[in-house]
Amino acid sequence: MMDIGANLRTRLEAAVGAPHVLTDLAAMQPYLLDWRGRYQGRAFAVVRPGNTAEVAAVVGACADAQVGIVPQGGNTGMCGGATPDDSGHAVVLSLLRMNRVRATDPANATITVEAGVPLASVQAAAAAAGLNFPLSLGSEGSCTIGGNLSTNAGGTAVLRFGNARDLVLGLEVVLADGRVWDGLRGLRKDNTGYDLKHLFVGAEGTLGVITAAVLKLFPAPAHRATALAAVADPQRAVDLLRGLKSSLGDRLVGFELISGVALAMCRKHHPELPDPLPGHAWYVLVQADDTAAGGGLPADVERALGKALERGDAVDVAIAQSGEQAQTLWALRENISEAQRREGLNIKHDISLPVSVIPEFLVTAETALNRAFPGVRFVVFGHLGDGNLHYNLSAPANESSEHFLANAPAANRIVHDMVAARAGSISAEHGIGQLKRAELTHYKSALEIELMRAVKFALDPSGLLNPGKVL
Ligand code: FAD
Ligand code: 2HG
Ligand code: ZN
Repeated sequence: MMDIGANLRTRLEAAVGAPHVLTDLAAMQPYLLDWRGRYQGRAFAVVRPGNTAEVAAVVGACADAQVGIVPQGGNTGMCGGATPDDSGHAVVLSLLRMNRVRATDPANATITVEAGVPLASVQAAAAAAGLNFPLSLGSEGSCTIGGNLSTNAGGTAVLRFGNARDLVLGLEVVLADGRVWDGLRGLRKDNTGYDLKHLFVGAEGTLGVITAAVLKLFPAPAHRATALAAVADPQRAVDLLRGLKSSLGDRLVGFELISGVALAMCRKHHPELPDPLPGHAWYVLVQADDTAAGGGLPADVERALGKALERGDAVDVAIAQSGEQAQTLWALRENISEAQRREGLNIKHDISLPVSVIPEFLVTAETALNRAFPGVRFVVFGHLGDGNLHYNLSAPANESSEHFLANAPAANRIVHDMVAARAGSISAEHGIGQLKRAELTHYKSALEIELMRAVKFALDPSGLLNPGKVL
């Protein structure tokens, strides 16, 4: 084992240069702990290649040594997918140095970027070309496009633009044996057999290492309207969604549900943020964009929200009067995860359901969980416009979060059984990672698991790519 280790280290250093092979524990630590603080892993080394050939050399070296590889982007994932196990045998392959925008093609409305480009930088590069890359997440300053594609990330604009899968036209991928698949095509039509890129999207690094992608761009918004609405209950939020869809059409981009509890927790940990509509149990954050030059959007949004107030779908409304106010409203939404993290370890349920079912689900689930875990705090928020809720639970005020976490299996069973009974999904946008591996086999049919295993075996027969994740 010593010889294999020494030999692997020599090959890794030859591949990427010694300064980019980290083996010192303190230097590796940021790569070994997940964002939520749920998983602490160990690794043989953290390797930071700077280009595709270096990634291929690293993967080839690991394949020869039969050593597992854990691809990692910004390490903001919610399911422990980017954290190695605690054996200390795996190599963490960080894509962060692969951060170049390779090309923008405004006429084709595409951009070609390397996997380690932060999402915010992809957005900025698109904007610099006068276009829009619409994927938008609270973590966009630190997550990478490679991680977004590997988790098929969703975020706040799925209602209008779809998730990461819908935004990709081509990929470059290093396969388990170190060969490079060049699928960097910028085509909107290409029916030449199986669409291989979609295998790697959402695969969480278990089928290949994404090194670059061709992404779709869209016209930049000329006008934007952002508003916070207080609603009496989730059914009214669903009614508001219907009303806004019919009056704004596809100008409606974001429709985020926020419970009063989630908003209060956000403001507790971010006291600098205002409380624009105090004292309500539920809120909706609305964003509408218009790419056309005419200035009718603000008036249309005001009219639509006015009608909602008349119907009782909304009980109070605050419309942002400036870009700065819009940002503040979004900060109330985007900082909930961080606030809940500061509050302590918590149990997350990243679920999706038909939008129509959500109000009934919320009532039924709350009753059952209150019975099982008296005093549990419901930190509910999420992307109601596309049916995705973050149905998160924090410890009762008088219980330590570490102690509360022991309830996770029982809480998961209650919530996920209810989701399954309503034809929903136990992972809407965060993936499976190591957090939901057992849940996946519990809820997927044997046939689906068999097909997934067949794909895994075809692409990674030795099981070296992100071992212990997803399957
Ligand atoms: P990582 O965490 O580094 O990795 C995630 C998974 O992808 C791992 O399995 C890893 O092995 C794999 N991987 C990473 N890069 C590659 C690659 N190049 N090739 C192959 N596999 C790879 N998610 C949403 O979907 N919607 C949200 O609204 C959202 N909001 C968030 C808000 C906050 C504050 C935070 C902390 C997270 C949020 N997330 C959200 C979760 C997370 O940001 C996303 O899952 C994101 O896509 C992960 O990107 P990353 O670069 O950090 O990936
Ligand atoms: C969001 O929508 C993210 O803010 C994170 O997906 C959700 O913290 C969470 O559970
Ligand atoms: Zn989300």
